Amino acid sequence: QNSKDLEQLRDQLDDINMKLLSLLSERAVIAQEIGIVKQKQGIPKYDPVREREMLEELVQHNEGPFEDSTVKHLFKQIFKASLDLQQEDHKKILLVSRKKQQENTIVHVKGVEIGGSAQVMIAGPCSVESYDQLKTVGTALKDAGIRVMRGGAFKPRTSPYDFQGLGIEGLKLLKQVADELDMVTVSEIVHPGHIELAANYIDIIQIGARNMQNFELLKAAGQVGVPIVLKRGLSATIEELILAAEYIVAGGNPNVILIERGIRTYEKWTRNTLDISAVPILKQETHLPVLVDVTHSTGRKDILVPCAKAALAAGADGVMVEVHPDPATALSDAQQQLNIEQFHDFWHRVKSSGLFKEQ
Ligand code: PRE
Repeated sequence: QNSKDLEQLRDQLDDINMKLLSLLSERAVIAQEIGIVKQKQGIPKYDPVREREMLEELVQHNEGPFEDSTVKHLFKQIFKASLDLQQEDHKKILLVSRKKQQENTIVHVKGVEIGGSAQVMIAGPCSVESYDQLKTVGTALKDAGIRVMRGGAFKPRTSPYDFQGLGIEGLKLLKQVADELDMVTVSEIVHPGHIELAANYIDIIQIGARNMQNFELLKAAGQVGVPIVLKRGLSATIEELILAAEYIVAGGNPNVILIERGIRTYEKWTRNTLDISAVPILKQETHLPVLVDVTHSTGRKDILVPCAKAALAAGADGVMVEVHPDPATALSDAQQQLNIEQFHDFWHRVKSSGLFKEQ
């Protein structure tokens, strides 16, 4: 007998659930209409005064058994859900997000794949200084089986008195050496007006940490098809990096590669703090390739191998590291660049760890 009562009561509740659902849906449709009207009139969607009035009215009519606070809580949830519905159009799914595209974006440059099944090593000097310097590094890299070479031509330096880079001349040197050795080159561009021009000389354009939120530069990068390596800003959150990448993709260039390069914290024993957790988060949240710059994140040569291994183990699609034929005489970042012998040792130890998946 008792169990029959329970069933009957549950049937009653099922019935009420259906009625509530239909009323909630009816209410939601009206809230959506209100949202459209507000949008047209330029009125904010959230209206706390209106919400308070409705809550007061409801509490006045509340005859129990729910407490007033419970009634308020339940209706606040309904208002919140209605507000979310009104704002859904604006919270549109980002183009760079995994929700938008399940499969990984693979960037193809001159036969090299970034973001595919193999990982990539990108190495080279901080700054392009001369033909000989580039050719020496390029030859060493090529002999080591590495095809992607970095080298800065436009150098955003903290001090205006520091070496500012060779500019276009530097890009020309990169092209010359890349052509001679069949290498793929990466170099930073700092001016929106140089984006198109740069594509004549280099294969991958870098947007550096200091320019991560230079929106005009991001928009200009969206206008070309050249792969863009976008570095995380010094104090940028992961979300800010993702939104910066969205600028480029939304502009029409899908070939974006993200780089974690360390963020500013109170820690002084490294130049920046390598945020290794950014790697799996970026891989989860976006479909873009993710690299780790071990040189700039640590600023010290003695921990490059474990940091590179950590990056690879965390799912990074590659590592970037600085190499210079004679770091002591380098015109920038003399302290943190590896010489060629040190680079060979680094590369050997990273490869023999078994963590580096080769093409
Ligand atoms: C509604 C939704 C959000 C606002 O904060 C206030 C109320 C609601 O669901 O009742 C509807 C609405 O937008 C409004 O009445 O202005």
